[in-house]
Amino acid sequence: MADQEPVTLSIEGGIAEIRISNPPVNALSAAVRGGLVRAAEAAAADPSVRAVVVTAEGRTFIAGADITEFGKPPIPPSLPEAIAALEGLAKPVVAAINGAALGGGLEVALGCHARVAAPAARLGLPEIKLGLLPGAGGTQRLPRLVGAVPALRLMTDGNPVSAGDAQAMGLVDEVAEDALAAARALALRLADAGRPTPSRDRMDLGSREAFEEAAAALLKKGAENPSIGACVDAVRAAFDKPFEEGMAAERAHFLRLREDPRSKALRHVFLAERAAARIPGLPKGTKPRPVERAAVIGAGTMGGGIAMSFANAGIPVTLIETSEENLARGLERVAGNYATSVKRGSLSEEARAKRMGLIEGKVGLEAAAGADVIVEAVFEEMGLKKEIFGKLQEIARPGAVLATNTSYLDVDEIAASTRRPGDVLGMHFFSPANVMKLLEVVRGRETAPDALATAVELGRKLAKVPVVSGVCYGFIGNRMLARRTAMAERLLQEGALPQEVDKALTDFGFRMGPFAMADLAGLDIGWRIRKATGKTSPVADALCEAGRLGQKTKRGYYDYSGDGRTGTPDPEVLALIERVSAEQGLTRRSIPQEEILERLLYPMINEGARILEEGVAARAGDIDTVWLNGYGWPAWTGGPMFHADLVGLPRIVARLRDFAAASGDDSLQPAALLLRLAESGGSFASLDQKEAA
Ligand code: 3H9
Repeated sequence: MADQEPVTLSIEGGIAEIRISNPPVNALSAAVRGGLVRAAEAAAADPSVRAVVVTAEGRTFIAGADITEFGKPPIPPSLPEAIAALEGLAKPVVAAINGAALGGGLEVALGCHARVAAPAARLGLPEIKLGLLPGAGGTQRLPRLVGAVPALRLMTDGNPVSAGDAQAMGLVDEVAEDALAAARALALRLADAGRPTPSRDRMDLGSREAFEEAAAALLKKGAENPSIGACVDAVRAAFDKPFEEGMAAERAHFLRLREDPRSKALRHVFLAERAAARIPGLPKGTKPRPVERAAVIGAGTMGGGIAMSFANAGIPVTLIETSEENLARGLERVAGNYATSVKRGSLSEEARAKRMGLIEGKVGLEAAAGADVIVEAVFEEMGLKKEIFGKLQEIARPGAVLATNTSYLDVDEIAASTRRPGDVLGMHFFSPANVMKLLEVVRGRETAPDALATAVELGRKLAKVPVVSGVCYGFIGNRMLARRTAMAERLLQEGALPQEVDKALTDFGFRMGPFAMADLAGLDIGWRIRKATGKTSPVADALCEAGRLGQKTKRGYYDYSGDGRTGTPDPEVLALIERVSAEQGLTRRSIPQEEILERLLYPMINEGARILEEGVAARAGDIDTVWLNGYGWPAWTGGPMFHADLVGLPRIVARLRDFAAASGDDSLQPAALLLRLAESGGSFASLDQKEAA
């Protein structure tokens, strides 16, 4: 597509049709902006042209500015200039909005003199989700067109509206199945009737008072979000200042926010999530296998949640158990979850009935025979898993993908228990599986390329964010988490308190710290795994031995005897920790918050570097995507590897060396890749750029 002009102009019947074609989403690259200006000039100069229509190729109208250009030196013309070229035409310009018009894409449409949208089009200003504000006149033209309050709402919630809603609010003039034909017809009518007033010259902003009220409420709720203040300020300028001055105010905010590390992080998150869906090393032309029916083995909390994910995506699924009793319990849990959603108002009764109708419960593995993908979600026990996969090789139809939901176990060993290891891979969902976005797709040594492509595509269909991981203990996420867990335990022994460790992470932006999280999940899970693998974690073990298993026993690292969910520090826990410290021969000391944070995060980053080095993850961005979608890493810090680049790799290397020297634990020594990058002035981002090239 690169050799095709991204903007073409064709003149027919008195109409100049400007057509944008810049796959995949018609982002406003420098070539598109330049093309728009040239097309506007040509349309102005041609006396046979009476009116202009702007439209685009494919499913989207324009997805906005090209996010990948933001970090690079700007290339003229700017988007505001390109839009001004269209708006400044004396002939009427009509946008034919064939699909999503987002961000700069909607701003192009706002610069046109009228707008016609296809019924499926969605219109919005999502810049706030990237830590920005609309930067090509959106904050000035939209309030003048639809009123300041609705405009402010659109730009501060960032969610697009339907074509119908856009028409109701005066954002589009017509909605038509064939938007292009309707736009052409409207353009000719306007050529006769006269060019409508451009939105920049309208002044119907609505009530100032209502705007100030809405602004105050937004600023109160989103005090920590710099985009909200910028949007409010820019829209206020639309009331108080001439258009050009309002544009200058908007531009100043846009340029400032674009350089803010928080916006850089959010842009990284957007691109990294999409890059993660591209599987490296897949033979050209590999096609995913069709998936029309699924089966899930094991109707526990995990299996039930996975079955719900299928049903939510409209895929019929058989939920399989070993006894009628277990099956009934599992189905009841699923029904209960859906009923709660209906009660909360997040699901309609009709949708609930439809989803429940897609889940069929069966006893016995034979029920998996008709499925195109089978997800095993039984206990984490290698023997049991091997037995199931051994049976599945006979039961599953040829070509079915056989997935295990194991969180730790060796997928290659499981695959070796069948004669069809090419069909076997891991699909590691996160709990609750119907809610959590992350899906680690584990590629075994023998996994067939099309089986892998099937799991990744299926992940997207299930509205998950799939990330491919190689085989290793704990895959990408849990392997790094193990580093944090071990360090959190160590910090307690050295003198920190659970609430101090948790606070270091919640202050950083996590919703929960490791100990509050452990209490929620139940301490017995880790205890069982440690016992099976011969490991110890003295404080955690002592809590379990004392029957403190977390929220479910009303006592864990914290005391939950109040409402059962809010933990408060417990003197008994402090006594228990002090006892363990003494047993370990450690003199307790007060540990500063900054040290706690560094000791929790840097060993994880170090493990991430090893994961990259070994090729378990293909890109640093994949590791970030795992942590952002599966472990609550705060998006505006971009994920562990992005954060590492921001801190500076030499600093991380130096601190890891300090930690290793102080503890005598050589596993804390910096990984070879981390060292190499730090010494050569490289970064994880630069590695990813090389991979992409
Ligand atoms: C802005 O406009 C600022 C202005 O106000 C001011 C400027 C001065 N740029 O999501 P998908 C790529 S800020 C570059 O999987 P879908 C994406 O990386 C922008 N690339 O498809 C992926 O690439 P690949 C405001 C972009 O069908 C491919 O397109 N706009 C951009 O599920 C497919 O993407 C937004 O924030 C972009 N703007 O969803 C809208 N957008 O194939 C962002 C996408 O190589 N975009 N790509 O992995 C979206 O929300 C969705 O992409 C969209 C399509 C709904 C359009």
